[in-house]
Amino acid sequence: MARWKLSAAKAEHVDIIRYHISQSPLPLVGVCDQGQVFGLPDVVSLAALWALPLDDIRRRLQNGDRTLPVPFGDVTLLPPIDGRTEVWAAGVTYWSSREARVEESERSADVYRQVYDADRPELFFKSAAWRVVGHGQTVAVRADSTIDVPEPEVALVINRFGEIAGYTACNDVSSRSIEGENPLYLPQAKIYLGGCALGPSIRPAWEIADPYQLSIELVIRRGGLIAWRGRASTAALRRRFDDLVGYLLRADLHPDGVVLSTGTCLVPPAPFSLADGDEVAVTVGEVGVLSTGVVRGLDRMREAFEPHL
Ligand code: DO4
Ligand code: MG
Repeated sequence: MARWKLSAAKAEHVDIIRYHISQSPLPLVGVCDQGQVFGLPDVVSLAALWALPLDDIRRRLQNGDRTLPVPFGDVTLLPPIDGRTEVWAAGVTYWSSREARVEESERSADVYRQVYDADRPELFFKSAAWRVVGHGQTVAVRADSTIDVPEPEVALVINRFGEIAGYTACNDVSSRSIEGENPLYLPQAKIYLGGCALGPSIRPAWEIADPYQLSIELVIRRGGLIAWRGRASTAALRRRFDDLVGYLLRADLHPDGVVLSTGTCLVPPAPFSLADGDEVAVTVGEVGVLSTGVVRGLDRMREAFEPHL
């Protein structure tokens, strides 16, 4: 395997990726630099990378051994999460999310007003690594839901020591009709096969000049036309990322790091709902574009998901 010879290449700007090459389904960790992918032979998984202190992660990415490069077009991207790393999410962190929730859940509107103002944020478990979908794959909406939306969010990649190591894009796909019926249905509105997408890659934290100035864009295409589009920025976030991380780790341990999605600032207004066949693109400035298809119902999702298991 000539492509696995070590290279002394060293890049200034890198995107951390999880991928496989056409000759083998084995997941690999590497960096993408100017259209070339360099494998990191000493990094067996992303989970192993997030078990390290930030200085070590940086050293490995910038000065560690690398394989000879392969063109980006020759690799298949995988969701940038593996092993024991979980996805958690914060909610009602933007005024627009608060307003959307107040509107959809008349009887429980106060819950959302209160959590927006409270010191303690809303944090919820979103996904185990194995069920996260990545760029070019397919998210799903539930067949027992009537209003479903993508939630474009900036996700923090946090190491075991609580340091923010990188940023990626998240689609926190959600059922507005189920959550709106009763906030206690939140896990059913949020946690199911196809409900979470991450990617396409992870941008190291030290390369992001100001994480509170990242643009976020959501584009939903249907039949080749734009069905809904919105744009916002992390400048409107009501909380600080470190504060969200602090609450997440107050009483918990994530030995292989954790991904924390930081809430949506864009909610397509009702009665808009995602439909089977839609295409969703979540763009986070300086991080990348996470594009996925959409299917409706478990049977369609199983068809889309099982080949990746
Ligand atoms: O309170 C429900 C979830 C909120 C959420 O996911 C968001 O604001 O992004
Ligand atoms: Mg959300």
